Amino acid sequence: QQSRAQSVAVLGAPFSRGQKRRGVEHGPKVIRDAGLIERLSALDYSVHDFGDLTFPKIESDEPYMEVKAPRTVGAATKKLSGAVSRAIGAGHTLVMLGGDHSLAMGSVEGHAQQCPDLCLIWVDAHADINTPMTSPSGNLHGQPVAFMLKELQNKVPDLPGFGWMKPFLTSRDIVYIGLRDVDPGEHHILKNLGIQYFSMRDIDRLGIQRVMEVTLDNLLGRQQRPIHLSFDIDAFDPSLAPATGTPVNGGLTYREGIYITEEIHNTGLLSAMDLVEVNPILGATPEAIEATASLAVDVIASSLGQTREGAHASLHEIPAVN
Ligand code: EXY
Ligand code: MN
Ligand code: MN
Ligand code: MN
Repeated sequence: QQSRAQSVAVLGAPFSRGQKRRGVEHGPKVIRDAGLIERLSALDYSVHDFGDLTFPKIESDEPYMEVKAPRTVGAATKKLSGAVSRAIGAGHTLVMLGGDHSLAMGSVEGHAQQCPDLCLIWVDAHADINTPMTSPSGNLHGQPVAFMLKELQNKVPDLPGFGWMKPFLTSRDIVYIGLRDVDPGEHHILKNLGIQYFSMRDIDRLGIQRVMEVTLDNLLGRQQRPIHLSFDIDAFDPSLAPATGTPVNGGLTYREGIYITEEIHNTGLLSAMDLVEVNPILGATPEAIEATASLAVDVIASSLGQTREGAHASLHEIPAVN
């Protein structure tokens, strides 16, 4: 199947203030160093590397209740939102390299400015749907989905720095895949709003093929619409993706992860994606860092059409003997 756009924009977001561990701001660099641009160019895209955003430094950013660095995260996500909206408006398929997962507030919002009917596939060990009141940590990377959902509008306080953002998604527009570390408040929200999710247990029971069939049927069965894929590298098992801030045992296998992205590519509807939470400082060895970064490249390339079965787009006949 053909992809929606023949050009891909890559945008780095070296940002770590949605959580406590420094180092995740180096994610864009290690993912590029693992060969991202070359791999996407080999897929016959015209690749536009927009480089890395720089984020405003905010001098005084006291916690709001328990929430850490609200003004810093609010300003960064606002800037990212504008950049994502412009890139998608210019006709590119957008790849955002994080950075921590609080960035998704900016990337999904910016995407929704251009594509208000988008749907969201969130691949993660975590649900990232705490509100500032349910968050056990105060870290905004555990909260981005709560800020997007209209149904939670009255449950999310007005944080300093977030005046620019209004909720824009409904609970029927999102499906989670890979969950295995969900806080009590988050579980309550998922159940209460009837949000569709496939935990690792569900993947064990149903198999990844059935999980993707139901996911895509639920999101696209009534209407074809643009997909935003928000892929947290910690969805994978820590044996595959060790260099990340909040690893949880029992994650996706390589084959499950790649099957998810192949199926998303095959819809022809992928319009933007995030690849977040690669933290090279947390890799115990250079090999651990390279493995995590190269897995990130595989996920992105597969989302954009790299196949395991091979392809022959630029080959029209079997070369003749001459
Ligand atoms: N649920 C925990 C919290 O809210 O603090 C842990 C969140 C980790 C979030 C990572 C990015 O996916
Ligand atoms: Mn294709
Ligand atoms: Mn996440
Ligand atoms: Mn996570």
